[in-house]
Order: sequence, then C-alpha cells, then structure tokens
Amino acid sequence: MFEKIVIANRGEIALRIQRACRMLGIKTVALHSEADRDAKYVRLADESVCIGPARAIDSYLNIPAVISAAEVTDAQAIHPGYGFLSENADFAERVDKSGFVFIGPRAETIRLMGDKISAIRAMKKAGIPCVPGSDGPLPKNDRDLFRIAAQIGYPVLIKATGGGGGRGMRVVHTEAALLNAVNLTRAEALAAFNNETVYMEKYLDNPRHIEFQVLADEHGNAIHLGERDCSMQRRHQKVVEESPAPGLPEKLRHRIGERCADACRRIGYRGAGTFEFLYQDGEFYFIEMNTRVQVEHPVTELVTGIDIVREQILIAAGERLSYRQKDITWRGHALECRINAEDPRRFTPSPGRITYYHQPGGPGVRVDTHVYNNYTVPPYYDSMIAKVITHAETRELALARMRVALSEMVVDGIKTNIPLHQDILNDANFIKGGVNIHYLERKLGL
Ligand code: MV4
Repeated sequence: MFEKIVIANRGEIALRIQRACRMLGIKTVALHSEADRDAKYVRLADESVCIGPARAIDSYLNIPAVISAAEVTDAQAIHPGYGFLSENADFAERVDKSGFVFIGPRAETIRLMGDKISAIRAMKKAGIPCVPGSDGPLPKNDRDLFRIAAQIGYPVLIKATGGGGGRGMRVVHTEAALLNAVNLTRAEALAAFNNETVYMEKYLDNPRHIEFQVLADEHGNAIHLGERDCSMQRRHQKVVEESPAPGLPEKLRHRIGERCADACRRIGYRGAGTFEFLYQDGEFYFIEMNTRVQVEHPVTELVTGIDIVREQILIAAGERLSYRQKDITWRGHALECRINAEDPRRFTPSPGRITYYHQPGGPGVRVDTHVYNNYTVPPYYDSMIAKVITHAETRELALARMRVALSEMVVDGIKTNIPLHQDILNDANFIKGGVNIHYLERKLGL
C-alpha cells in the first residue's frame, strides 16, 4: 500500500481524498496555490506544497510543478480529483513515466475516452447502446454529408470529437442549415480544441441524463454501482443529482449496469468511471465516458454504502476489488444539492468572506465541504462551496430531509444558490420525479 499520496486538487474534493487516505493510514500532501495557502484542509494535511500563483493555469494545471511536488515529498501516488488535470492523458502519462502511480485509468484509456469519436466506437464495439449517428468523422464532401444526415433523420446534432460536457455542439433542424452548421462547428472546434473533427448524431429532444458508476481493477474484475439522474442542470452545470433515477425499471438498471461493467472488462478499464447516457422513451444512448471520480459520487456512496475514493486508491495500489457484483445492494434514495457561491437569480459568482457558517446535520444528512466560519471563497475557481447530500428509505423522505437540511444551513457574507434549491425542492414536477435536461432552464425562463 502507498505510504504517501499527493492530492493534486483543492476544495471539498481535496478534503474528501484526504479523509480516504487517513482511513487507509496513508499520509497526505496537499498541493495548493497562493490563493489557497491558509485553507483549513491544507493545514490538516500531513504536508503541503505551494505549487504556484492563484490562477489555475499557473498552479493546479501546472504539470511540472505537480510532479516536482511528488518528488520532493517522496510520495508514491497522485490523486487528481475531478476537473483540473484529472482527465489529462498527457499528465497521467508523465506521472507514470516519472515513477509515480496515477490514481485513475491508464493514460491510453483517458486518451481513448477524451476523443469522443474513439470513445463511442470503443463502446459500441463493447456492446453499449449508442445514439444513431455518423459512426466517425463527418466527410468534407457535401454530398456524403447530406446523405448521412438524411439517413439519420433531422434534427441532427453536430458535435466536436474534442469537445464534451456540452462544449462544441450545434443542433440542425433542416437540410438547408446543415452545411453552415457543420462549418461553424468545425471552426469553433479548431479554435477551442485544436481539432476540427466533428461527428453527427440524431438529436434527442427531451432526454434525461442518467449515468452509471463503475469500478474496475487491473485484474479484470469490474462492477457497477447503479445510476445517478443528473437531469436537473443549467448550462451544463449540474444542480441536483439523485440515485436511483426516479421511475427507472429495476431490470433496465441491471441490464445497462451489467453492460457497463462488461465494457470495462473488454477495454481493460481501471479505476472508477462513469458512463454517461441520454435516456428517452425507455431507451439508453451512450454519449460520453468520464474517467475520473465525479462531484456527485456521494449519492452512489450513500445508496450502496461503498467508499468510492477508498476503492480508487486500493485499485491504484494494485489490489483486487473488495466487492463482487452480487455483494452490491442498493438501499433507499439519495439526493445531492450543489451549493454554489453565486447569485441565485443571475448566476453570477459571489466570492468573498463567509462571515458566519452553520451546516446542517441529523440522520441521513452528509455535507461535503471545505468551508468554515471566516473562510474566504477565492474568485479564481469553480463557485461550488459545499454539497449537501441526504439519504432515506424513500425519495419522499430524502426530499424532506433535504428541505430541513437546507433550512438549517447558514452561509452569511456571500450569496449562494440555496434559494434556487429550495425552489426546486418545492417544484411539483421535480417532486413527481423524472424531469428532463431542459426542465430547469425552461422553469427559469431562459
Ligand atoms: C446530446 C443531446 C441530445 N441528443 N446528444 C450535452 C453535454 C454532452 N455530454 C452531450 N450533451 C448532449 N448530447 C444527442 N444526440 C443533448 C445534450 C445535452 C445535455 C446532455 C446531458 C446533460 C445536459 C444537457 C444539456 C443540453 C444538451
């Protein structure tokens, strides 16, 4: 087992990883920017290294600085968390070549999934249902392009292979609009991802976003931990996540989950991962795979009882999975509200000093956060400051626990999106369950 792990991240996930390390008797090295120097989670780590100025590009994204920090502290492994370098295949490769263990999949796997066309091809081959589409890059030839779109049927969606997470996409409703849309998406993709390759899919107009959590070890074992419904989102930022997905037939959950675990075995996946699907009219369509631990992993932890970050570390250390599929049971329902330092109506960031902080508690309430009284939220990073996660035997009770939890929560001195969450928690359609990805934006009148 590792003696010491470098945590190449900040905020709540840095603290979450630190706790998992401590549970395993592993020492931690907190890496931080100049802006995060005084954060409590940095002080709580066994060691800390300042890796650069506030701007992420100069610190949390600085590959040589991160690797040097691992060298000077004599650590054996690096946990990238989510965001930042977590899905950077070049980083994973350099960690490996420098003699450290990257806590995540092999660099080639990250590269395979980072290119959306190669990810879809690999998954289709491994038996995962995908969206009807071009099955590869769009041709430069107009005639072939029209033929492919006609075959798929309008509306179609043009996506950049270097994109993902909602970047570099364009809906096309008619043949007349096709060429222009393809050219525009190509130009944007070239500018944003330095790769002008685009592909085409049938546009699904009212899907839900449901993703499956998997764990796989390097000995060929893979299991799934069920799904999360992340449909409540605004501009590709998830707002509320839950598990299980409301109304999803049990048989379908197991069928798709098994497919995901099987795909992991076939491609030699290692670590924690997430298969993202669109779910519409009772069918699942794979869109992307995430090769990192996700923000919303706690809802899965609460319904399965499995510590996903601990498993990531054990897998990286070369151990076999601690669980077989038959050991996995799902209990009750969990919800997560992402608490952001932002204006609840205008969604503009609201950094600054938290003059008073009080967090909720009680049965079935978990709060993952790095903030405390007098903590100053820096303006340089993502605005998420806490995750409130509730768990209960039923969805109704988990919702009730969330309403009580948010009513107890106090974050003074800055604006937060807690009022937005309270609005959502009282929304009749959300209470019913199963709203689609457009619901929140339409509710907000965007
Ligand atoms: C789609 C789609 C409809 N049809 N693909 C956006 C993020 C990226 N991961 C894929 N996305 C979408 N792909 C087809 N064929 C609609 C979206 C989409 C979306 C997906 C998940 C969560 C939120 C979303 C918001 C807008 C569009």
